[in-house]
Amino acid sequence: MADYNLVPVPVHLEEGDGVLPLAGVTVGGPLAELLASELATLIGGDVPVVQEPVVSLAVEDGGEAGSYELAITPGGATVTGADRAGLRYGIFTLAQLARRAGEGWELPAVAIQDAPRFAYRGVMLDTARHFFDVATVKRVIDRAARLKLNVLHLHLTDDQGWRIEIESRPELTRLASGTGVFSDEGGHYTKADFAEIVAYAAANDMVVVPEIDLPGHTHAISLAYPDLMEEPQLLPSVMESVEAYGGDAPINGEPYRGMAVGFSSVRIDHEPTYEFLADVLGDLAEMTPGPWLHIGGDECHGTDKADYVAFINRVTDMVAGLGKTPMLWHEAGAADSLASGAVGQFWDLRSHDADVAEKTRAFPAVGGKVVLSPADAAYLDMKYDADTEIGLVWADGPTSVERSYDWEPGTLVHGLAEDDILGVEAPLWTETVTDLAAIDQLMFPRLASAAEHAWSPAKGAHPSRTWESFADRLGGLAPLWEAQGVGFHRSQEIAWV
Ligand code: TNX
Repeated sequence: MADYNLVPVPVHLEEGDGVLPLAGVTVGGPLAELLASELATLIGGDVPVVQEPVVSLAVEDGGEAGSYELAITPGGATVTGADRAGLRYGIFTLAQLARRAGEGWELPAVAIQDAPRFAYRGVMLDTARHFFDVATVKRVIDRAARLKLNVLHLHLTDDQGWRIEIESRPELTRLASGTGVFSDEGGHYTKADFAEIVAYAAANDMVVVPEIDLPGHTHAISLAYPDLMEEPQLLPSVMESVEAYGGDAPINGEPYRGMAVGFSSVRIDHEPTYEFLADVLGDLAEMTPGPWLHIGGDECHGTDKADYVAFINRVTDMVAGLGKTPMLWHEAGAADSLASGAVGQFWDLRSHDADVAEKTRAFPAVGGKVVLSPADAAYLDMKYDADTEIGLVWADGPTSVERSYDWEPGTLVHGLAEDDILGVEAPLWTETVTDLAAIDQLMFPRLASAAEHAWSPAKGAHPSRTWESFADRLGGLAPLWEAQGVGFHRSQEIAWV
């Protein structure tokens, strides 16, 4: 398959004879405008949408969700999706197949049948450490959609700022959104902004998962509701990170601009906390058409274990009562009465302690599933190597492109069956990330690894699921990414075309 720059690699591809030149190509059918613009971006000029096109698009109900078939011959091409998302995926596959031929462009003759391995294929953007405006979030959606991802997880609150307007608690954005890490001036999404993001995602067949991180990572709340917050727990690990990264130690009621984690907690044995959360999560549930509300649960180093368990039990029930599926970082598997169906997000290292696996398995044990984000492979905020200007290294040192590819969802966590895995997500934490150029540098190409793990058959079950093949296919995507304006990192591990 070396000749085809397909990422994620399709389930089944059969080579045909000949090529379809793209000079004068026309397109037609549902999403024809999308295909026209994808091709025009690459080959230049206009790609007309017509009644009897060279490339015809169709949706034929009945197949597996997100699946599609694509057939290219020297005489023309067809892309047929089992649903609109499937057709969209087929269009992106077709755009990746386009290759230079002399002065022009062509498509190789192939027949492809393709379908996703996992239902949840996500990317996360942390908007709390640094704030990104709606336009930037839309560019992230464009890029993720082209890799056949279908979930945008927005980390909306953290110690450094509260980024989402909550109508019933306007003080949150009025008092707690004006700062971020270091000199970031913060910002927030109004209800209308959030609706715009949700709608843009939906138009790209993506679902938004909003996260309100609880009960830790909540220092910002102290600027608006000091009575709801415990005093910061200045544990040695917190002070070490204050030393390492700079910034002052946290003080309740004052903005926190540093990068330490794990010092804050809402008051757990305190009814006003739950009145507050009923308001916040109630409003958020109404603003969110997707099935999941993420309520964090990570790094509560200062929270007493019994309190933590009681909190998670109660707040997962609260989310379920709002008609949403609670989603939490895997530590929350320590709870003894998780709401049934809760989804856990694994973020430990590929090699981890048995108790991490046990907490992760607590989610399938209550009828839920797991999303996999191994920090030393899937975290997009790690440096590529010691020379990368931005990024962190805590997840077992830098994460090269090769390492981002070097794991397999099916064997990551002991005791998880294929059916226990909802999917894969690559998170971008933004302590060191200030703009779209920085997002592009860290996301690309490593988001492509996560996309292949989320979409393509398991390693060992497909001949092209090797690092060599992946690196080769990735290198061939450079002209497409350049044409699309993706400012990817030209890692020396890849022979970019
Ligand atoms: C850990 S992993 C965090 C975040 C940080 C990130 C930086 C996890 C669930 N929490 O608060 O931003 O590391 O890489």
